Amino acid sequence: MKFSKSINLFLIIILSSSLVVGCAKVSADEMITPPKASVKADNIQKKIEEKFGKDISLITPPSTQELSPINFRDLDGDSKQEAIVFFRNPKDNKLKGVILKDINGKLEIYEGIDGVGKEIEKVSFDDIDNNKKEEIYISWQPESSYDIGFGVYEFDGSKIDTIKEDKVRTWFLGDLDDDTINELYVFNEERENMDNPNTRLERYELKDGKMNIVDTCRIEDFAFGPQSVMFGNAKLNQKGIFMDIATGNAGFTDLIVLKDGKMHNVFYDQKGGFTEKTFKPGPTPSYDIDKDGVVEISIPTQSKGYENEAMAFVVWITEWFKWDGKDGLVHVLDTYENYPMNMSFIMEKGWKENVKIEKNNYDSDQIFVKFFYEDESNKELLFEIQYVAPKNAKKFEDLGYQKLKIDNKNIYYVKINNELKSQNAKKFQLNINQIKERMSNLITNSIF
Ligand SMILES: [Ca+2]
Ligand SMILES: [Ca+2]
Ligand SMILES: [Ca+2]
Repeated sequence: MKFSKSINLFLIIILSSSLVVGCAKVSADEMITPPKASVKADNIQKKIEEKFGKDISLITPPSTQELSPINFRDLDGDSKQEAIVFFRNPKDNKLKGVILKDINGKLEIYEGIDGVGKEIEKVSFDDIDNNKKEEIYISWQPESSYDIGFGVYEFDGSKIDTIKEDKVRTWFLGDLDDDTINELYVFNEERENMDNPNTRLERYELKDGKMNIVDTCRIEDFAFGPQSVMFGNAKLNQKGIFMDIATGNAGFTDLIVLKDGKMHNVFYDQKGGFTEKTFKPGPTPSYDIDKDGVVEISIPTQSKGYENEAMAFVVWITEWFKWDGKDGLVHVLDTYENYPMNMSFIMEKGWKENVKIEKNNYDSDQIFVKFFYEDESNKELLFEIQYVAPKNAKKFEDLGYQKLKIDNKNIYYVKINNELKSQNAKKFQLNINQIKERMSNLITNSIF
């Protein structure tokens, strides 16, 4: 299969529009007795300005956790929260992180998070060594290369220790071994030897203040890195990491599970050094599409009637697959995604072979998609869905369209063909409730 770059880029943009990665972990203790903030928010900015100048501006770092300009966390495990603040100093245009702690009624500032890069890419707090002190995980956008600067810091109550500072492709935290404690994962490669980059996922363990690699698994070389990562069930009772990875002009999904306690990349061909089984035009997301508690992998494909079309005119559908427990895939169902409509539509067994989808271009405030039954001798419209600006609603109601649902922009209308002639076509007809059941908003999961 070959896919054009423009289509691939389109897919990457539309499918990469939101972000994942597991939920922030909150222990039962924290929920029952939240640590008291020992530091008052209104003093903090003043204190930082006294030290670094009036021109500094506090920033809210990007995160999968909900952060603010001033974040209260118990970093040193004394059951009182410190403040951690990120700010930009216009004097050197640098970003900096500081911790403020109340020491005998006096607010002290601790420095040591100075970063390697201009902008903060992502911040997380987590306690992966389970010592009741949260580490700080920060990455910084690169100034001139692919690689991001990555740092892990710990605050012991009197100073900030640097546990790790490195350049990486990307990183994330999650719980693969299902012991409720996250591990650190780093997507990495040999930057000095791009002929043989040895692209890999590394798992780290934090022990006695040291971050050590405890496990590595190979990833196809020259991958750009995951566009989305999801920790979820690969089978019932077996967790996996689903990484939807971009390459130069395409994408694939790697599924990592634990096998005898080690990471195992199930679709990766060890001999060939690539992942072909989930190869696709872009790094489309993984998701539990059939809501059975197990995550499915998405692979876009040309829909019926567009097999020989030029890329720009192809209507895509998404095929969804489960892991078969070995190194293969089991087809589950298909969906049709209409991005301007923000609509995903479930296509059951048989639809892919028998139903042709036609849509208009997206320049108007009236967008439609039509579903036809089609065989060699017969083509009949089953139903059409229109996505209509409110000002045009009356026109469609007068024409006998039925309202499906409303979003914050437009109204979805449907018109069902109740006069189908062929018996074969009738097998694919849906009523309005069945259409509603199959419709949802576009699927998004995590993205970096
Ligand atoms: Ca810790
Ligand atoms: Ca764990
Ligand atoms: Ca599922």
